[in-house]
Amino acid sequence: MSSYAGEGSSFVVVANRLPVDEVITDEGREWRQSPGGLVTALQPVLQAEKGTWIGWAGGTGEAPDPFELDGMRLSPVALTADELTSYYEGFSNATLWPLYHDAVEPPVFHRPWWDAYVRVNERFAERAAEVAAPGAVVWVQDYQLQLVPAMLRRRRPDVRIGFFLHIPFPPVELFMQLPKRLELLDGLLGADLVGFQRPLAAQNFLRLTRHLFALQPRGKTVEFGERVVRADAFPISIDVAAMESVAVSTPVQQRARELRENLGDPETVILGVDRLDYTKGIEQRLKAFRELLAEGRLRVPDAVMVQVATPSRERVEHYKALRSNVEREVGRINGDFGRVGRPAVHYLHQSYRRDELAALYLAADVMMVTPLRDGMNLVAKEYVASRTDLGGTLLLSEFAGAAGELRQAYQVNPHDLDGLKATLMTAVEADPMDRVRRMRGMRRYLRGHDVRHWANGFLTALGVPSPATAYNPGHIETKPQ
Ligand code: GDG
Repeated sequence: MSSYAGEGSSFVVVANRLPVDEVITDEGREWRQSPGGLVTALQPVLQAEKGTWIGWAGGTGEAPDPFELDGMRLSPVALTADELTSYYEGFSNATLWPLYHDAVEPPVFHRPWWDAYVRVNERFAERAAEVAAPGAVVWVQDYQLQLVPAMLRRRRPDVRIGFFLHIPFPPVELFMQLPKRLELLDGLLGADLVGFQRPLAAQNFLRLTRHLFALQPRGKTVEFGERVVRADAFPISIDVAAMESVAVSTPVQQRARELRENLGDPETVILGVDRLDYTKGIEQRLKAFRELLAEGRLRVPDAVMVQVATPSRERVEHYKALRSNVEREVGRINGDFGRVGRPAVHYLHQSYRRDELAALYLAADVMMVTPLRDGMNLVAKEYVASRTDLGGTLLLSEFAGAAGELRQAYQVNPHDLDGLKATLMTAVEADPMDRVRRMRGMRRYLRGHDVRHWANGFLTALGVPSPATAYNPGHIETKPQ
């Protein structure tokens, strides 16, 4: 790690979080890269272009000085304790998050949260304007920073701006509920390219430009003032090769066997891995399992469920309520169907290392991914990537972005409890040859569509030729479009 004297970067990533975690060692504070698909995909471009990643480093109060890590320049942005509550937990996670996910929980509108959202977006835009070299490419990420494209363009009309939304973009009728709908749409239209996970989201966005601003979208583009803004789908993916190499390692294979033994060598291990979030359909999944046990179609200890629910947004009200509901349901299932030493549901409200998650994937016969709405869902892709043995079965909600790509999964509507139960039984009882055929098809697709393919697709559409693989420094065209 070293600090850098800030000459401009020709490639800048702006995201709510920096891709690092702070670790306290005997020598003091140290930064380590946090594992994640986004940083894997963008690191080669950042390294080759002396690129900068702008984001919050965690914690409140003064931000650490900019520093370099693994060839990337990192530029921390400060958040106050009040901004964490109002910009992040409030407007981002209690207003936008539920609204963009079909309002599966009612969005909360609270005027002071908006002021903080504007202020923090200004701070990120300001920083991007400072660090971007003339004609740079700036890639803004996700729903926390939707105002940044327009704010940055006002300061720096010379840069090329891309925006990618990781979560769904709602239909016009839902977006119209937002008290600040005009400002948000104006913010996004500051970009040259607005990327979404699915084609339907791009269509929702283009329809909205017609509805709110009386613009006239043509195909995938829309004229806005003097400029043309493009909207398109770029389904995100994972580092498939990295997932495969963790999954084939001897310690992970051994750990997977050990996990099955610890679970009592059941015939069927059903697994869920999610952030503890109300969009993920954890309650629906538990309810389906409980009813199947009650009807005797599944039996403990032949079948067990493991649910990893990683702690998330714990101070937001919706999340507190969800945690109580999930834990009550787990208690009820174990009370009704568990035996001494053999619970029906192993519920783990903890974070795990990546290799432990991989071992869980390998130990699972049926992976249940049942979100009510999800931009993509990387867990589904990680499960498929880890099954180099062609074992295992994926049950996947049709409301996850991943359903548009993993066509051979057992697809379900998680709102339809009877359908969910029937599909779970089909997955549990599936013919081994059919399982292998499905898994092989999904693996073949995924290998050609990893996270580098995603980053390449987006940056190429933004006018950056062949950036993330076979990367050729010095070939970024820096002219604005
Ligand atoms: C948003 C969108 C979109 C989970 N628990 C642990 C852990 N994880 C990892 C998983 C996976 C990631 O977190 C979760 O990604 P998802 O895609 O499933 O969901 P969101 O967090 O909601 O992500 C989503 C995504 O952005 C990317 O665009 O797909 O739709 O909502 O990678 O493995 N990782 C570790 N320990 C855990 O306990 N190490």
